[in-house]
Amino acid sequence: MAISPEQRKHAVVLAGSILAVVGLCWLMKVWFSLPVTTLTAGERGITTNLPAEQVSAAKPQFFTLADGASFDGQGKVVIGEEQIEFIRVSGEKVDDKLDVAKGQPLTKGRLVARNPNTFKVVNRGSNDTPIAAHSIGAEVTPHATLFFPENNASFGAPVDELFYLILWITGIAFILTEAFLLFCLICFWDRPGRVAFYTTGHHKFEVGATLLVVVILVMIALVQSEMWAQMKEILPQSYAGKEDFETQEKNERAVHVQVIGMRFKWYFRNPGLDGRFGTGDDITTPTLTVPVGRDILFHIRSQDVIHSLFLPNFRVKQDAVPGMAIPGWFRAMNTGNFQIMCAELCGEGHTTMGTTLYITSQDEYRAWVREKSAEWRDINLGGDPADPDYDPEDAEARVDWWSDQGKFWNWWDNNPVRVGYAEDYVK
Ligand SMILES: [Cu+2]
Repeated sequence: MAISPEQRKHAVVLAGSILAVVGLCWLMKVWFSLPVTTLTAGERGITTNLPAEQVSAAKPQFFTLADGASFDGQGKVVIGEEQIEFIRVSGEKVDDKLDVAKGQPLTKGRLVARNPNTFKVVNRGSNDTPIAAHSIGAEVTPHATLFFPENNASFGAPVDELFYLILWITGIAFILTEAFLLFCLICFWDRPGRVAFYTTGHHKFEVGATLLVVVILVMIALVQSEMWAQMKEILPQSYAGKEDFETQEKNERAVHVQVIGMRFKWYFRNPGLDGRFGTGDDITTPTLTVPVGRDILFHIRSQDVIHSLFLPNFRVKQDAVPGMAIPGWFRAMNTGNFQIMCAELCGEGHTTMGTTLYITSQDEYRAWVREKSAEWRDINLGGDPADPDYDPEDAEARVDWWSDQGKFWNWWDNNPVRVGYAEDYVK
C-alpha cells in the first residue's frame, strides 16, 4: 500500500501530538511533585520539626499565639514571654518578601519554604511553660512519591493500586483524545480549496465506545467493593465505657477517639484512664496521638458546617456532617508525624485546619495516656493546691481553658446523635 505525502504528513503530526501531550503531562508531574514544607502560623502557631517527645511533653494550650507570636527570620519564635529558638538545618533562604521573615507578628498567614528547608527547635524555653500543643507541632514531612504521600495505613496499598489503575485508564484516554484533537486541529484546518466535510457520526463506533466505558466502570465498581467494605463498613469494636484503659491495653482493643470538626479547628478526645468518654480524665487535644499497629476507631461530628477529616498518609478522608456521628478506622504501620487536613471547603479559614497526627509506639502511647489523663484530671480541677508547684493564676487559666475547650465536648455529650451510619455508635 503506497503512502501518500499527505498521509505521511498526518502520521508525523499525530506522533508529534502524542509526544507533545506526553511532554505536557511530564511537566505537570514535575510541577506537582515539587516538595513543599509548610510552616503554618497564626492562631494555631508554627509547625516545625520539634521531636514528638517534646510535643507530647507540652502542656495543653491555654493561650493563643495570635497575641504576640513573631518570627524574626533568624529562627526565633516569640510566644508571649517565651522565646522558642529555631535553627534552619538546611535549605535556601526563606522568602523574605513574607511578613514573618521581617519579624512582624505572626497573626495570620503562612510561611512557605521550599524543601529542603528544615527547621529544628533548639530551645523552647522552660519545659514547664504551657505551650499550645499544636502551635509547636512536629515536623510534617511531605513524604511525597509521584502522586501520593507515603502510605502508612494497613489498608492503603490496594487503595493506591486502584488509584493508579484509574489513573492509567483515564491517562491513556486523555493522551489519546488530546493527541487526536491536536492532530485534527493541525491537519484539517482551513486551506485554500478545501471543502468542509459533513458527518453525522458513526453509530456503531458510538455504541461500542459507550459499552467500553460501561464495562470499565462496572469492572472498577467490582474491583473496589471489597476494599470499600474493609475501609468503611467493617469497623473495629469499641470498648469505650466497657473496659478501663489498662484492661483495653492488655487485651489490645481498638483505640477509640472522638473527633470534632469546627470552623476552623479539629479537636480530638481520648477517653483517658477510665476508658469512658465524657469524664474528667478525658484527654482533649488539638492534635491526634495514637499508637502504631493497633486499630484506631474514630467517630467524627461537626459542630457547624461540613468538614472532612483527611489523613493523606492513611488514605482516610471522612466527612464530618452536622447531625451525624460518622465512624471510621485505620491502622498505622509505622511511627512518625503526619499531616491532618480538612478536605471540605468550609469557610475562609479552611486551609488553616491543618494539624498533626502522631503515631507513637504502643509503650509511648500508654505512657502518654497515663500522663495526660492525670494531667487533664488536674486541669479540670485547676490543679492540686497541695502541690508545691501550685500556682493560683495557672490554675485559673487551666479552668478557663478547660471551660473554653470543654464546651465542645459538653455539646457532644449533651447532644447525642442517634443516627450514624453504623449501629455501634457509643457515647
Ligand atoms: Cu473544615
